[in-house]
Amino acid sequence: MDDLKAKYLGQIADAGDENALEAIRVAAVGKKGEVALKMRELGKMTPEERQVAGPALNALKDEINSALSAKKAALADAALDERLRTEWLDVTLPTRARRQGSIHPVSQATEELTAIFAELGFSVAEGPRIEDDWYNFDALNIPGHHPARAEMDTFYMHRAEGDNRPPHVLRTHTSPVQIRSMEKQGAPIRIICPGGVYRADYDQTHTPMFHQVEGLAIDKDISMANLKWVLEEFVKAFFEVDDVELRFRASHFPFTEPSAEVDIRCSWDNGQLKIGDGDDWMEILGSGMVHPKVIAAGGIDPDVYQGFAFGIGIDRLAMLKYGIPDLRAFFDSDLRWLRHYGFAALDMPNLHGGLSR
Ligand code: 2NL
Repeated sequence: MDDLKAKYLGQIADAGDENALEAIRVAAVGKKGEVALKMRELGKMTPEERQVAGPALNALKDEINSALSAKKAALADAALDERLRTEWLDVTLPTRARRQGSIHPVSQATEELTAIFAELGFSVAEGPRIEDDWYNFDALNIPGHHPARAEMDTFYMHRAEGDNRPPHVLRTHTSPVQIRSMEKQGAPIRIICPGGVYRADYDQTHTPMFHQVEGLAIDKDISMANLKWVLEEFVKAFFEVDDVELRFRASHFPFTEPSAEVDIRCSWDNGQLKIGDGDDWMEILGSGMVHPKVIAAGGIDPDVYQGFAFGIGIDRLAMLKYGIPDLRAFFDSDLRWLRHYGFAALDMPNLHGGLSR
């Protein structure tokens, strides 16, 4: 037994890794190991011999087992020390210049138009993208049977089984933000509401999510003349031109009366868009005087207050201003596209420093 003990404790002390230790464990104290074989011999012994040999064998087994686990812990410690010695990092090194990201043209256009309307006295209002149909439709004078509901290609959300209330919708325009703002703030009010909106439509010129900015100005004496001036100031500042001619075309929206679509004078010389002069017109927005029913839906007295509203597509504004040909690339998250069309971060647009340089 002393020989066995000397042999195995020696082997354990010399073991270089966990695999070697496991082999020793199997040979020494495994089911068919040497200690087990010796234990089988206990049956052939006299009771007196067995009384001495039995406890001695058990003690040997315990001793080998604890030597094994001590060695195992020592090996693990040594392995950790080795990793700590070799795997190190100089945290004082300068960081890598990554510059992967840049400001998306939609964000840039939004910042630019926000700066322009801020100067004109408009503050920014935001609201939820998941709306109920009252804010998205009814409050805007679009009743349940109105064709505009079908035309808007609305995304409807599912209600729980058995819940028969009308479904929530993904907002199809930012107008609900303006209703909520009228409710909260009352009149007078001058706000713009930029943000993402959703319609189930996908082709060359439509994506199921796009960006819109709507404007709303309500006071006791606001007229179409104020609308025209505000839009002229906006278009001149946004496209960075000294003068621009706007053309108001009679149109129809459920939420404005009268309604007008607005075109800007432009030219397309060999594919190059020039805004401000030329013989062409390009439609850029819809607008009108807010319908009295919509003012009332916002909790404001339409016999005392009136105002204008307008809606512009931000994505298209960005395409026109920065010369981006394909709308769908806006939402591909392709870094090469973004590096080409993106804007430097920390370069906040303002009217005095220049909008987009
Ligand atoms: C378009 C048309 C428009 C509005 C949006 C609006 C909002 C309220 C009340 C009245 Cl709360 N009107 N928004 C008004 C006229 C046109 O957008 O074709 N945009 C691209």
